[in-house]
Amino acid sequence: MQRRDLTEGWSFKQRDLAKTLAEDCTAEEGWLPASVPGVVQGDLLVMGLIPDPFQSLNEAAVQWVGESDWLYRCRFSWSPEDAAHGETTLCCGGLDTFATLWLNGQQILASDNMFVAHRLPVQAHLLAGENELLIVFESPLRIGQARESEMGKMPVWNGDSSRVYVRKAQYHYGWDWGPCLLTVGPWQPVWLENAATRIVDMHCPIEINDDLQRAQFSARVTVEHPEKSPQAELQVALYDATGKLLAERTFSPLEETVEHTFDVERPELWWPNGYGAQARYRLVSTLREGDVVMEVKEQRLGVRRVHLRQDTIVGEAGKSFYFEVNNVPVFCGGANWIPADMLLPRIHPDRYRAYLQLATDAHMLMIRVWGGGIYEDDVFYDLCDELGLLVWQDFLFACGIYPAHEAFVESVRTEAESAIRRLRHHPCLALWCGNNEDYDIARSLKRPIAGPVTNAFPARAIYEQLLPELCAQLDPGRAYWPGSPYGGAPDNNNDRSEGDQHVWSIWHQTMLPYQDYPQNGGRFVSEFGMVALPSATSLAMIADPLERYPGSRALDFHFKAEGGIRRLAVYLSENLRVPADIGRYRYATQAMQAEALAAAVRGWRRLFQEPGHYGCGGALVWQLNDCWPSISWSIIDDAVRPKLAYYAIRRALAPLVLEMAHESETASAVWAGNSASEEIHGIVRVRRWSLSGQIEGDQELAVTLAPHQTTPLGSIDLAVDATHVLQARLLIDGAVRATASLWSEPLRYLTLADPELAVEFPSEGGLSIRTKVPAKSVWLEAEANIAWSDNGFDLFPGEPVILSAPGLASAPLVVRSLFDLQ
Ligand code: BMA
Repeated sequence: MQRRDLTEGWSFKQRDLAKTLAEDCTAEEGWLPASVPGVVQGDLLVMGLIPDPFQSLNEAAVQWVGESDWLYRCRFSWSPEDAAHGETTLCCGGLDTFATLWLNGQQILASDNMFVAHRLPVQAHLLAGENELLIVFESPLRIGQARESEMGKMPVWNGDSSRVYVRKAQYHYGWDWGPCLLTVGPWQPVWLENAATRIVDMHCPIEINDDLQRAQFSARVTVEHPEKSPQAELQVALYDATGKLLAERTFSPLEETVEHTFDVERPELWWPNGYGAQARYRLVSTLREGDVVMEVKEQRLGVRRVHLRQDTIVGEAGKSFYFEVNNVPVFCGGANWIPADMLLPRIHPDRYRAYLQLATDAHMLMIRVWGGGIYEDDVFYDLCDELGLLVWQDFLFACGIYPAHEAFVESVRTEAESAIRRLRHHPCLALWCGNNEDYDIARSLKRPIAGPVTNAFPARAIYEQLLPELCAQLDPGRAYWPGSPYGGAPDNNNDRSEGDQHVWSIWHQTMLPYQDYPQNGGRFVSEFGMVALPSATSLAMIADPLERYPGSRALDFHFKAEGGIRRLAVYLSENLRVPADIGRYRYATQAMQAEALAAAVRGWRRLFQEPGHYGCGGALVWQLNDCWPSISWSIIDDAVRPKLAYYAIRRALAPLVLEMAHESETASAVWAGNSASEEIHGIVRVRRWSLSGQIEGDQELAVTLAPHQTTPLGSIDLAVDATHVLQARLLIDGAVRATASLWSEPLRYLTLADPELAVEFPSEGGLSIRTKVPAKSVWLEAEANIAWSDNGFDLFPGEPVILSAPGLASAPLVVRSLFDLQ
């Protein structure tokens, strides 16, 4: 197979609707150099023809681009010799979105789905010598609104309502954390392919028996082999995780489909993050014509058993919702993923790795690819396989009542089929999910979400028929879930006793205090979130110096959440003393976000106890990342700088955690989580400190922590009040393995003493920090993006915290704690 990427010879220009298409195409003026893969906004930005939409209020100034039609043209030479390797096919990996293709004046394609790739036999249209490929991209807004006026306006949350008629990444229409940037262009590669024979598809479901001692790799390879050459043969080989060849089979003469099962005794397993290695086998298919290798295709596969469990819970209504991996029940701490940039073609693999490595370092087990984005790049899933991050994959529907007319359903079928075929070999993939919050919007409009499908909510046919059928047919071994949230009472898809939940009673809806998170969770919380300002680096993009103050117009403009500034003000002033200067204000929002999200994760992991008592199986925070400089729910901003909440969640998801909660004026509850597979014996020591730094009580417990669960440790006769705080440590063989602290709330009632924080640099890339009195939410910030081993932690006298801070050396350091808000 010969592949030739068409990356040269491209130009683009704005379509002049006053001219005929022919006049416009042949007119030589107005063409600009285009990068492919790419989108119009990316090239206009690079050429300085539009202001950076990420900066200040510029988003408003670039909307004309998405409202216009655009022409792309590629001139390339071709010669019949190129067809020596077989028929010429023009391949388009993804066209955003309404695209009509002309080759040498012949229309060869009309496409309206950015998630669908195309293979076009073009041999008959090619000329020896100069060829011209023309793509007309029509404005997604104009076409979408035309469809809407023809078929009716549908309710949505976020973005222009016409988006439901357009198979384009929905977040491009603007969301409550992102700008409207209606990109247009060939966002995936365009290439020519010549192949007499080619591998069309490889699928190798793996069965593993209950005791995990035997695995069957059932390989099935489909080839296109029109010429039926007797020389052609296909070798299918399986290599273990060390690269050793385990077995191979060669098929000749070559059939359209070849199948072979490889049996592997005592297979090396693929484990999620923190539970073991992510062993991956390699399945390699090699197509040969005599001695010539025509094509090699490989997949990296993992042997693992991932089951979605929904069992009864002793003494409680409903059912649990948790994942079991290789027979081990796991609490899925994790996060929701949104696309990592508004301009998709410029997302570099390093950006994916940076975000996902941080998620892994935070002991996360699951990443949910949210339905308003894209089926992510292969790099994303390869990284999740490598890092042990399970993936909850939404199909691409979010916060809307979508149509279900025939053309739409067929377009979705093609899109979903190609996504399932592309992603199904990844061991990280744990579950397919029909949509994001479409049952919520239907329920909010009192439209039936169960029973016979009606026109009031037609897309249920997609979520409850089309997609589960496709998943059962193409990827039978994996769970499918109709929507998120979903499950439980037929009239309540966000029922807390069953299925997954989106907990937005904190921040949205009734704006409950974040201290109420623990008792407002569910069986598997797939969304919850709190807002905070990003790093100084992002803030510099958001606002020019004069606009860098709390509540400025530029900050508001990058704070897309509905009623955001009001809601943030409520949560800030309910909990902290609110400063007016941007430096401490940014700290205050991050400290508050950290307190809120930690309270949620601690409270819900607490419910993941022994079998029969898996009250909550996971907590996926909304949202892991940002796609532009934003004031949002992210815990890592668009400059890939973790907020304090990132570290708070990392502490709450650690394999070994110790936690406390207020119980009464005189007592506090204690519990510990142990996700390791061994039972642990240790000592829990709790001290009661005055805020002025005296120890005024301590208690000790001998504890045994069962594996793979949280163990309640009863109560201790020590409590917090406005002048006392509790510090707890878990000691195993005399070493401190987990710590916790408990402060009286709201924190704004506390009058803290000056901790006189002292920082020393005992070694290169190392730092120790000590305090004179109990210090809350100690924040370290440097100009450089330092990979702190911890941040936003609490500090107690006599116990300095030692941190690794690679690259810190000379950088000026800002150190803050809650005392600074006084
Ligand atoms: C949920 C998500 C997103 C949204 C978030 C914050 O609705 O599914 O659509 O951005 O809440 O409001």
